[in-house]
Amino acid sequence: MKRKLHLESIYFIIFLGFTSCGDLSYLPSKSSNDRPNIIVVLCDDLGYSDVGFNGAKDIITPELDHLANNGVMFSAAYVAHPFCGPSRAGLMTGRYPHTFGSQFNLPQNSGELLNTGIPLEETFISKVLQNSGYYTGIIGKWHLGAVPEYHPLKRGFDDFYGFLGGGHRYFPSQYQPIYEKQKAAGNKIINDYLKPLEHNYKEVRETEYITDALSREASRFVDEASKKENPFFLYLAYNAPHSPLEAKAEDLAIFDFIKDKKRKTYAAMVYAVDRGVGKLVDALERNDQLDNTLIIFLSDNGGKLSLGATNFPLQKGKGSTQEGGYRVPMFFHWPKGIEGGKTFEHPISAIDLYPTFARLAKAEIPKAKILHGKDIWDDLSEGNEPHKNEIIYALRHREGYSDVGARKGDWKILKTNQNNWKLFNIKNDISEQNDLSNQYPDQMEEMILDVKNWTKSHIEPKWFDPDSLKYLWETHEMDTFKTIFDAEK
Ligand SMILES: [Ca+2]
Repeated sequence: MKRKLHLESIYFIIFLGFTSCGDLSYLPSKSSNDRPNIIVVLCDDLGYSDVGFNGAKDIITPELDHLANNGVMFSAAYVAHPFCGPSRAGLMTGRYPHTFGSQFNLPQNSGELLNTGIPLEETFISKVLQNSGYYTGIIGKWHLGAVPEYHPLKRGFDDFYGFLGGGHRYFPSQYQPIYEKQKAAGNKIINDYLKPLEHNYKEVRETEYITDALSREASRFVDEASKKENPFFLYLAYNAPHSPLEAKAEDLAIFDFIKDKKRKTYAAMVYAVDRGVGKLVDALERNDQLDNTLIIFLSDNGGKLSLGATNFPLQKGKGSTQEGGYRVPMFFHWPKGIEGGKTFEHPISAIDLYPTFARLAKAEIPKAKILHGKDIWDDLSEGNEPHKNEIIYALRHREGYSDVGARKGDWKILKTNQNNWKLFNIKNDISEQNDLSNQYPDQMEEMILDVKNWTKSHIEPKWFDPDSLKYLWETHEMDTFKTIFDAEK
């Protein structure tokens, strides 16, 4: 197996234009280093073009750019859903969340109001890696179940520092007094965004700006994990730059030239993430782990335009099945396994990470585990299209109807706001401007039929957000998804 990994590395480097094939010094030298550490850095609601490596002009992200430029950038990386919870469920399970009833966000304060989370039958990638000997950690936002059975430490993580809900305020000096006051008043339900963070079930009184705190804990994790014999997996799930828009004065000062207050604050929040990634890289370097660590950076969904994000040149943003909703900035960085400086333009999905990680970790996936993503490593190495003749889907239920985006190679079909289906050549028309449905009706019909068949694998949501949407299911307005397909023309 060790030899196989070496060959994979060589193929990859050949594909990426590495010319000095006689120099094999970059290859892993010890069997204990054979399997890479894996770090997923996930941002929350970060826009497609809100990082330097994807074209941001006003937001400065030197640390991320350095990694991206020395890694492989993905220009067509999609997530499983255009908003938080279902996207994260897709990442952790390698499946479309609609197929296990997790197509809505777990609602605010689900820990008190809803005794559930992502179904326990779903083995998370963290568990697969843990079972194969990886030391596993999650720092930051969970949002996959806030009651004990669904806690990160029950789902394949050895170490958890963060919060269980869907978001959090950023300044402890501001949110802690509000929390204390409500607690003293005997409030049974206190907003998730105000609650103390925890470290392995133990409540902690954080003092730092939350993004900095999460970065500090990520470095702490790397220091601890590096002392262990086996490789590690870290899921660093920043809540930034998700609302509320709260940034440090020193970071705001850097973006004084931005006049729009929301954009300025958002930029400062992204910059804080970038600084944190720099600290993470420092930690990897001081522990001599950087060369054999695969760092994956991405956002869980598109940027929210009303809160200062941009997804240019993509249309719309968070929540949409247009490209701006679920096509995200992403790169892989791995000095020992990837020669950098390239962009991979074929479409891939965040649900592909599960089987790809398992392969690189030589970890065994349970036989009964259903996966919708695929191991993309060979195709990445050889420059091939991983999803040739396959569709990458997005489907969001709204009030009584659903929006759909489905990409197959260069083609994309789109349905939003109960309008007619549209067809785009998304490779040539990334901004979804030129509807080709009249020129290529057969192409469109074939893809609509495919999406229709795909929805037959969906099950009823296990929870709703908002809860009022439950009514639409119970009155059979939504149960067959027929509202998507009735007005096909
Ligand atoms: Ca999000």
